[in-house]
Amino acid sequence: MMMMMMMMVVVVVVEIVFMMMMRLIMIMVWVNQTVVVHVTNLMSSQAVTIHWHGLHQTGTPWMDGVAFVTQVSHANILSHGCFRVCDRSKSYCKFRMIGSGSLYPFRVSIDGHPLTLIASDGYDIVPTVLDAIIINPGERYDFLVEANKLPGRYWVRAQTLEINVLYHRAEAILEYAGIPGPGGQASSFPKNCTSGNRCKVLNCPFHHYPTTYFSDCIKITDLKSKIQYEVPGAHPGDQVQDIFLNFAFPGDTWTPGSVNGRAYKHNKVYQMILMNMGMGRGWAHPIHMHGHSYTVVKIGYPYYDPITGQVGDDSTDINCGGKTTNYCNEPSWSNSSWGGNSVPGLTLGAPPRKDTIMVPSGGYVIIRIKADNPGTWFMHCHIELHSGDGMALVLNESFSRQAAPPAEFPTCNNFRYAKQEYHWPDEVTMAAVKEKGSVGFTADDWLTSPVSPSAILDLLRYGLRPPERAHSA
Ligand SMILES: [Cu+2]
Repeated sequence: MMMMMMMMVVVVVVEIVFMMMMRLIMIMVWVNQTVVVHVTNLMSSQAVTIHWHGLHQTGTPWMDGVAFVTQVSHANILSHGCFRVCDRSKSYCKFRMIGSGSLYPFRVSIDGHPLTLIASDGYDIVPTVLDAIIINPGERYDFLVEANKLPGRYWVRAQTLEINVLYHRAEAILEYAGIPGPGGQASSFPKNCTSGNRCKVLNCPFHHYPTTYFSDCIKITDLKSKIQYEVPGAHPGDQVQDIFLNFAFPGDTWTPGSVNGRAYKHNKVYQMILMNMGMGRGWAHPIHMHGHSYTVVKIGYPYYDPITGQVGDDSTDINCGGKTTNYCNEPSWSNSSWGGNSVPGLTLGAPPRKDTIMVPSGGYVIIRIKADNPGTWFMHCHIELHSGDGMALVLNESFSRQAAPPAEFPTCNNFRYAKQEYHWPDEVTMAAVKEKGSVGFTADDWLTSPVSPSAILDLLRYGLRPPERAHSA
């Protein structure tokens, strides 16, 4: 598969070879370079597709890389690569932090060094000085660190947010150049947050910390876009359609959903209320949308105990028709005069644009898009476990205007592999598969190996099937 980015000057060809389950690849490029990426998949039984965060594939929705949504593929991995754009300035270090994890949010800080946030999800924001940034899977934050402290080694800390857990940190060391004994240990301490010296933390999955933390939560909607732009539908009288989407687990035996059966009409402005409410509410979900970056105009929170910070009832802004006693899949604004531009508390003056936003447990986030990018766009919780469990939907946007893929683009049943390409051992069994990791099967193996029906289902899930079936298809 090939993927091209715009911009001219130099062309860098990057070869990516996917080995088993390799997830994160760093590609170093300079500003204004063109990047051409060739992906070669050497995995024997896993197919692969590539989705690039932040590229909206306008006019080329088939290149969005979502298996079975925008691309027919024998693929089960939704992966994303990442870019670090280097700046040659010497007065500060610029970091692009990428939430490449699949489950936990991390609170990231560098001892002794405040972080000056300058961009999120690829969009510049007015620089904001912070002590820590909480990053969720799928999010990206760019920040500057001024190297103006005593030359030495300082801990970079990435800590998950649970309490009463002994060790939940990933650590790295920020080392000043030229200090003696390079590569040694750091002995720095994190900032001591006190009433007179409080800590500023961006993107808490709750409204505030317990009082004893002496920490202030900076919301995404507290940030300002560096570039003035027109928020979709912000003019008085503009038509803005509200759409409530509850990203919550809808039960074990009964799985009602709030996300189905909606069409997205061309050039219309949609205000989506991403919720995490009702009986299915869980932890904070980072919701990622393909095909668009959205404007984040409001974050609503549930009730918290003001001292302990313990979460209580869901936000009362939204009427679940019985509150927490149901799954809240037919929600409406509690106040019938709300809706569109008349929802109180909207930040319509240059709020940040993002493509991944954390929806707090018991609360909601309001985002806006203009439906100006026809395509079928995957929208999902970026916690892979949740996405795989079905916390996902496809936006069918401007269906009649969606560009058709090129004639040679792979379709169902295109997948072929020649028997001679693979040299499978003769006696392949599921036991051997488990022991050796992933190996393939020939048609004979399928007939003669003691493979249980569930194992066959697994293999089908992972994109393998007997060659003769593939050829006869
Ligand atoms: Cu989730």
